[in-house]
Amino acid sequence: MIIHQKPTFPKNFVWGFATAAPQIEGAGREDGKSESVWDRYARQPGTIHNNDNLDVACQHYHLYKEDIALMRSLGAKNYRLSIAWPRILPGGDGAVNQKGVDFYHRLFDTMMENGITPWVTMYHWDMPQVLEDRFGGWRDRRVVDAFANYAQTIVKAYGDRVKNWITLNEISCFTYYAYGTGVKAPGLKLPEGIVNQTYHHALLSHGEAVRAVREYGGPGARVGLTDNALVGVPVTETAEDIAAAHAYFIEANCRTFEPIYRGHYHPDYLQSAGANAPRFEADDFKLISQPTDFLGMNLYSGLFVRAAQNGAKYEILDFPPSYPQADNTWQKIMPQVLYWGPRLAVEICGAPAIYITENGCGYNDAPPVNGEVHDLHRRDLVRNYLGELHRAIRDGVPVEGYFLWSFMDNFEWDEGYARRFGAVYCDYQTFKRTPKLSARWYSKVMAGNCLL
Ligand code: GBH
Repeated sequence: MIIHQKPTFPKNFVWGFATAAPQIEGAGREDGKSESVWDRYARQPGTIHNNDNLDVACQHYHLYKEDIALMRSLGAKNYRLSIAWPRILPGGDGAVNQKGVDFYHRLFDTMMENGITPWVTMYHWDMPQVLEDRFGGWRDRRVVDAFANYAQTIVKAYGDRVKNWITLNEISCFTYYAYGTGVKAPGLKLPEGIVNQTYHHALLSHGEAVRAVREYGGPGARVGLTDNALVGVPVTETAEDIAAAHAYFIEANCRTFEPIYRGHYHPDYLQSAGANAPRFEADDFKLISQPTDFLGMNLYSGLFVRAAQNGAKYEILDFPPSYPQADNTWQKIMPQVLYWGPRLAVEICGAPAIYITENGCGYNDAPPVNGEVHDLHRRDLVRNYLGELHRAIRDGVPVEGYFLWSFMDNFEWDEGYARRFGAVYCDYQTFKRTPKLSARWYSKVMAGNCLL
């Protein structure tokens, strides 16, 4: 007998959409919000594709009710969003901006009314510019106190309704890419020692955020980091290539995972950094390595690795020009990162549970025709990735949820508004939202808790 076996996800699997405040909210200067480093960076001509900026974005600050209603109509029960630090504390620290605080009260109330659980990222790259000006942002250890104060403020304000907290989104994107290669705000190209120091301050801030949730989060509060781990996919799933993938994962992610999960910097990292190694204090790692409840992973792409012939622990293979990719240059299509990413994080770090806090793809989707956007490319990509995630769960990896990036098209950082990651199409002239075919498809997947 031939049957249709639909890959089913575990009971209580968390399905949702993800966004971030600076990418969707707009209202860049309204109700007391101060400038973020991204607001400033986007003002420098030539930094952002098409010289786009974040001032208006998707107008979500004003259209949040419609957005949450649309999310509900698609059947999402969970929504990962971020809070804008410059809205809550326009001076970086000091006086709280009540109007900013109230916006998220309204947003969380609306979500509750619609049966949608919030998953809140405390920091998704929008440092108040004033802190960058005052002491160099992530370069100076004073940022840790400022961040601790911010984290405590929002946990105290929203802890009655927000039970799932994500401390920082992708440390490397606001340290290494922001102060090292300069492709993210504030767009600086500084020496390695300074970059390593920004990284250390981010780790400390993660620790302060964990502490804030433990102290003020109330009953049932949970907390974890979201990281964009570098994942090597074994070219062939044999013992040798899998060992190579293990070795690559440990080495490539040691700057984040050694301090957080083992409470020290890896000796190899400190040795290779030499005089550029971060300066730290004896107690720092107690703060950094406090146990968390889950690890959030943003997984889009990776690298292919195999056992090396020359005695090295692994060999990385170059992508040939014909290798399939999405429309954004960096996104090679590699569904297997949703198998190997969670698996390696659990095996190597001992992460107690994994949430895929972002996965999706950027394409130059055409505008709706007769109210429809046939993004079969996105449907296919997400379906293939989810198949690998299902395989990870079947093999025993504790993956508890998946958030599709993104709910709607939005400000894709240096790639501006051209690159669309949304399940919902956003018209930037009229701000009309149109669910794409992939949104309709994903809606059925969430409802059925299985791949369709
Ligand atoms: C995530 O970052 C972000 O969290 C989210 O805000 C964003 O919109 C989404 O994914 C889609 O991009 O410039 O060639 O050196 C994605 C992870 C890490 C991918 C840095 C691009 C830079 C590659 N990003 N990476 S390159």
